[in-house]
Amino acid sequence: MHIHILTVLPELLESPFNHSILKRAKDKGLLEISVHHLRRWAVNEYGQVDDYQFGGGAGMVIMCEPLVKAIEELSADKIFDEIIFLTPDGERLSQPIANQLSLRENILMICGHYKGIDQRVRDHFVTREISIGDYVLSGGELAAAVLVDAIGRLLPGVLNDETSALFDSFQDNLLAPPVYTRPEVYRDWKVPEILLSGDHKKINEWRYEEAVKRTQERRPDIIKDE
Ligand code: 6GU
Repeated sequence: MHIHILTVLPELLESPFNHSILKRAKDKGLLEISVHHLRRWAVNEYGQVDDYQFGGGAGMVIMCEPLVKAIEELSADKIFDEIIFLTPDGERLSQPIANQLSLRENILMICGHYKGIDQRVRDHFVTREISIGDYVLSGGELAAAVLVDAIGRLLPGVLNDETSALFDSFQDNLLAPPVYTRPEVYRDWKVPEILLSGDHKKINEWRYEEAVKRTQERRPDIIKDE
């Protein structure tokens, strides 16, 4: 998979993809990430990419021209399966959306800033608009980093059996059960006996029950009635 990201703040995206699981995905050649500075397509020598909004009001809007030039240039040698605009008024990101996007080959993500981007780019180029939750960030960059992480870890070959995404919270509409590691007793806090029993059938039952209990307590909204 190749993900391109268009942004006015490429520095914000320097580190997030260079560690841990996403780094491994890149090193294995399963994921390529290209961050492009929108200023490369600025409308003048001052590097202008935004302007005041028609109708008045505070806040700048990213102009059509730099975005369209960037999209067309980046599209020259491939077809983007999705052109995603990260925006708080988009569809709220969920595990099913991440699963779906992980099956794509080429994705372009556009990070908004200031008041957003000219609506005409959304109307004519953007195929999907995504928000990462009901709160406002100062720009789309951190949201893009979240989306890339959620997608990248699902690519076949990125996770091994032990870290398999099949057991993630949300993947089966259940939150993950509690986990413990050594020592068996810390201060006077003991690890649940069952986990030390070596009885894997019992352990799996316990984990499932704990997952259900935790989900009922914390997120009854995600439990599916089947
Ligand atoms: Cl995608 N962008 C911004 N600016 N704020 C957000 C968001 C995106 N998702 C949630 N809040």
